[in-house]
Order: sequence, then structure tokens, then C-alpha cells
Amino acid sequence: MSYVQNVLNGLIAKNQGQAEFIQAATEVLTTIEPCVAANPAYEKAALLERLVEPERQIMFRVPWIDDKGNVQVNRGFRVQFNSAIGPYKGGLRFHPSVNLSIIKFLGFEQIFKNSLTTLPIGGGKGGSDFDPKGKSDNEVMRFCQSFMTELYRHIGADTDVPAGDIGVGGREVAYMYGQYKRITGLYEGVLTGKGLTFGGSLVRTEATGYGLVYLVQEMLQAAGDSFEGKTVVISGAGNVAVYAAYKATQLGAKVVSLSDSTGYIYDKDGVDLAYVEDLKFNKRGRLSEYKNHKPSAEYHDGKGVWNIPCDIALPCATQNELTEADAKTLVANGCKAVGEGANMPSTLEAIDVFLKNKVLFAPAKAANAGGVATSALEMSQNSARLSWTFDEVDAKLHGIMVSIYNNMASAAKEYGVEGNFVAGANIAGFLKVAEAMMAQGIV
Ligand code: NDP
Ligand code: 2IT
Repeated sequence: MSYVQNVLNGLIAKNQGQAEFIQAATEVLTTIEPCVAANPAYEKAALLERLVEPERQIMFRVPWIDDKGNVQVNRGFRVQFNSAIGPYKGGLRFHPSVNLSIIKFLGFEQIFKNSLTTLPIGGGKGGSDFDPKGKSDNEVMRFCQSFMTELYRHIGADTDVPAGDIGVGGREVAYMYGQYKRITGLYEGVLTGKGLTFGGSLVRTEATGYGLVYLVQEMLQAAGDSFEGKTVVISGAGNVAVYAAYKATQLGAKVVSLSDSTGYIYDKDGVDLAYVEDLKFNKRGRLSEYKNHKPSAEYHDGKGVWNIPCDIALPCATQNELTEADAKTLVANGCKAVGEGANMPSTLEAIDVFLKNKVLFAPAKAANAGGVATSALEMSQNSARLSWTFDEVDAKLHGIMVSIYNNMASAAKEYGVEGNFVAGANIAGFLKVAEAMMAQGIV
């Protein structure tokens, strides 16, 4: 049995019930096999056994009081997965589905994604099973303060720097930042995605969506194509989805759909993005309201966004939202390119369908790396006590996405799987971390 298979079997036995973590690890380990086989020193150093075991996992109680005076208790998580190339870096997710498996899969992905950005950041992730939906601002504030009252002792500008993810945006980051500062007395870049008046970076809000479109544009260009005149279907209606939609539109495409966890809209004339931005981020409303604004558009309850015919699909909601059956439908409808804005949105079987049908496929850890890359730029600005202009940050983000595309494309070619960017991104991300871990000894 190969070294990789052996480690994978051990991981599956040891992490029973952690389906998402096993899925993410299976994808990475099976695709890096050729480069692990070419480096026998890795096995001697138990490199993969160390790579799949988080350096530290923190789970804690988060008690808070709701507006009715009832005591609520949630569970908090921070998984500090790998610090070989920099301080732990990765978002916090607040969603009722959050559990250790989901945080571990996200933290594991983050190691390779952060490596691909070319910036000095390690991998981590955290969050809570708290559901911000339907909560008042005061409830969200009290929850964030309680969450940070435990988390603060584990993080710091040079140790671990959290940020946003599902359910955590500017409002939540700001409440957590205020509480961190209050407890520690430190005014430091301990969180990214901060407001512009207290150390945030321009472009961070737009960065994941913009970066996704920059990378897909690069992939299309290499195939002699572009966004111009294309029909684009996007899932999600949050931070990543909305700014991806704006950038794709700027590049000449027509975005005909967005979705949330209750349903999806289909607007054949192109979605009114300013309306959705205000609806979701200011009014915290539901997409079902879009029809009131634009009666010519359709709203459908439930999943099904992938049944809409398109040239380019950008899944930007959540893990495993695009199944094998969805992938087959997209292919049958003529979809030519897929870029993953969410983390692990396509199942392993769906990825297989795309690769077999020669759909241009940009995997999450490359395609959505623009968010964390811009977070690292925010860290640089905080350390240097300065702030760059929108155009400066946007130009750096664009340059980073181009280099990620080039690195994953050339790694795929070098290891004999040209055009397989899943393998290319995993290999390119892995090699830098592996080299750093080998150099630093058995730690
Ligand atoms: P938001 O909370 O801003 O938006 C999430 C969107 O996805 C909402 O429209 C939400 O709908 C929908 N959604 C969430 N969970 C589900 C579900 N189980 N089923 C169907 N729809 C769902 O989060 P982000 O836009 O920040 O994150 C989206 C994805 O992008 C996640 O996978 C995240 O990990 C990834 N990502 C985010 C980055 C960032 O910088 N924010 C960076 C890189 C990746 P509803 O409102 O109904 O819940
Ligand atoms: O999945 C991700 O890369 C994020 N949620 C962003 C992490 C960050 O630190 O900006």
C-alpha cells in the first residue's frame, strides 16, 4: 500500500464521523500522490501524518443572554492547523451547522490556499453553531463579546488572525475587535475584515468575489476565451456571490441568478445587483423579495439553481452544494467553466464529472484565495501603520490571482496532469508547506 493511502486509511479510522474533513483530506492526499512518491524523505519524516493532525484544536462554551432575558449556550471552535509558513490565518463561521468536522475541513483547506497566495500565512479556522439569522444587533453583539472573551487568549497579530466567513461580516468582526481591544488593551491587527475607520483594508469586502472572477478570467484567457457576452449562474447571495457578480458584470457577462438557503432567483435580463446588495447587507432580507422589486423575474423555492442553463457557473454558497447530478445537468446545458467561490462546494463526484467532460474547473483553494490574500495585505498595512489606496490593493489582488493561476497550471503540467487544476493547486500549495515543515524539523 502506498504511503499516501496508508495515511488516508489511518485518518479515516481516527476521524470517524468527520465526513467533511475526510472528504477534503481525500481530495488533497490522492492528488499529491505523485509528488509525495517522488520525495521519499517525506515518509521518513512522517510529514503527512503531521500535516493531517491540527497543531491545536480549541473548543469552548459561549454563554450569552438573548433579548428576552433567556440564557443561551453555543459552542465555539478554533482549529490552529498549521503554522509552518506563518501565523494561523482563516475565517470564523457562524452557522447552526458548524461542528468540528466542518471547522477541520475548512482549516485543512486553508493551509494550502494560504500557501498558494505566496504570502506568509499559516492555516486555521474557527466559528460557532450560533445562528445570526433573525437575531437583533444587540444579541449579535453580546454573542460576539462572549465568544471573544474566550478566544482572545488564543489569538494575536503574530500568532493567529481570524476573519469573516459565512455569517461573519463587518458587523461581527467589529464587535469582536472591540472586545479583544477592551480585554487586552492592544490595538493590533488581530482580525481582518475590519472597518475602514479602524484598520480595515480597502478591497477586503470585495476581494473574494473579485479574486474569483480574476482567476476564472485568467483560466478562460488561457483557453482563448473571456467573460464577454457569457451567461453566468451564481449560487449564494452573500459576500462572495455579490462581488463576484459585480466583477463578472463589469467584464461583460450577464449574471442571471443568485440563491440563498431558501431558494433562487432567475432574472433573464441580468440580476439587479445594487438591489440585492442593499437587500442582503443592509436590510438582511430574503431573495424571495426580489420578485416584488422586479415582477418579470422568477423566484423558486428550494435548490435547483444549477438547472439554469449557463456558460459559466460560480458556486459561492457552501460545501457540497453542487452534486454529481448538478454537474451532469450543467454539462448537458453547455456549461464551459466552473469557478469555486465557496469552500468545497462541489462533491468529489461532481469534480470528476467536470474533469472528465473537459470543463475548465478552478478549485476553491485557488479560486477563492483572493479573500485571505487581501486579509494578508490588511495585516501588512496594520503592521506598517499605513493604508494603501483601492487601486493599489486591487492591483496586488489581481497580480496574486494571476500568479496562483500560473502556479497551479504549471504544477499540473509538471506532474503530468495538464489542465487538472485540482491536482495542480493541491501540489503547488502542498510543496511550499512541505518544504517549510521539512526544514523546521520534527515539530
Ligand atoms: P455569507 O454569510 O456572506 O453568505 C453566504 C450565502 O450562502 C448566503 O446567501 C446564504 O444564504 C448561503 N448559504 C449558506 N449556507 C447555506 C446552505 N447550507 N445552503 C444554501 N445556501 C447557503 O458568506 P460568504 O459569502 O462569506 O461565504 C460563502 C462561501 O464562500 C463559504 O463557503 C465561505 O467559506 C467561502 N469563502 C468566503 C470568503 C470570505 O472572504 N468571506 C473567502 C473564501 C471563501 P442564507 O442567507 O439564506 O443563509
Ligand atoms: O475561507 C476563507 O479563505 C475565508 N473565509 C477568508 C479568511 C481570511 O482570513 O480572510
